[in-house]
Amino acid sequence: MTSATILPGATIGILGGGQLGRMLAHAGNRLGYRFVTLDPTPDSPCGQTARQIVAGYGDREAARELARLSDVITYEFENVDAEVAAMLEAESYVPQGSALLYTTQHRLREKHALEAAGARVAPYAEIASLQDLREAAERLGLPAILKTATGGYDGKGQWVLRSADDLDRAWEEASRAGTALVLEKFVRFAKEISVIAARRPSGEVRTFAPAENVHVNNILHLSIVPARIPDHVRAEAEGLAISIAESLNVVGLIAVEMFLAEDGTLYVNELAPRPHNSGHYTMDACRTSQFEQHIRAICDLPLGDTSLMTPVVMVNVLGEHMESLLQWLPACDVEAEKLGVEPKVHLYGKAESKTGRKMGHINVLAPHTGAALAWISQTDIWRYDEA
Ligand code: AIR
Repeated sequence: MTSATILPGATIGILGGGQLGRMLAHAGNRLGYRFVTLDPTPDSPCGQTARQIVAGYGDREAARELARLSDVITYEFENVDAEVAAMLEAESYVPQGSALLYTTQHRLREKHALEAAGARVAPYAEIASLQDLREAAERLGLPAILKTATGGYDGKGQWVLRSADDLDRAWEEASRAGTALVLEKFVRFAKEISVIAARRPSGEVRTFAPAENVHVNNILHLSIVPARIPDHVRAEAEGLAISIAESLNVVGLIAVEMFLAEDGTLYVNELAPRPHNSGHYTMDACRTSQFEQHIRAICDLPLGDTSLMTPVVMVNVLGEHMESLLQWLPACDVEAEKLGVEPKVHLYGKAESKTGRKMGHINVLAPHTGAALAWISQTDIWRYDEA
């Protein structure tokens, strides 16, 4: 099936049952869709709000069962078993297709696709030996970052090389990962931003306002919207996301992470063909959330209005923030009232809280982003990040 309109009443199958699946199901339920998810953890975040098949992502029989129960299939993380995705594409309806997964699962393939779409990426080199690494470090200059081409996320699978002395050890560790490696020149960036675009089979594309992202220990901490960037950069970033969505024939969402270099150049860092953490702000601050937009796109319904209704700062709640968050939640927050901000809490229902694990987020709605940032820095919830 190449494209179809999927109407409410239909069942949407999701590969993966984490928070992104959960929030997709919440948005889709409101439109009258039913959901079934496949995830190995019983009572997963999405399984708490949808029917769940408890099985591993590589379990072909379970994937067939998901297909049997669903009218359309989507995924909520990109490390879906490529063979399972291809099987589902052949035997059921996966409007996003498996080609986009194939591209975004591998940094080198992704960079080639980005260059073909006319985007700038940081200078890079493919590394297959210590000799390659030495030559590339010489050519690109240090500092540089050695990354595994597959499987890395939240800073995992990355080695920062500051001097020639770092090369041998980084090679020794990285080559054990058993995947292709890529060396990327370190871009001195002023800001990290991201743009989420949605495209439906008919070709309609819409973008959300760029988010300015702040990471702590390689994990997203804040998304500030509107991003504090000049208007022409905002327009260029949204234009880039549209070109990428069109060039890659995206159906559904594509998140485009970019670096804004000190000289004003935009470099695309990474793509994610799914809802993205930096788009959670849309849930409370935009007319249409990224989750509703994804459902609309894969069901081939007209895309929703993406207008930003209020300034907002999204702040992540990790395992180490849960205790203080649960102390704060039942209390009256006088400071929030004084600052005129409204913290909207979203929790994912994860049974196990671990340091660095994403447990929820808060969208701090505010008259201006400075007030939201002031509220975040004065509460006790994120105290440890600044320590
Ligand atoms: N996810 C997928 N790629 C990036 C992110 N953040 C979400 C998906 C996935 C969940 O994180 O929703 O299912 C896994 O979270 P955890 O804490 O179980 O590792």
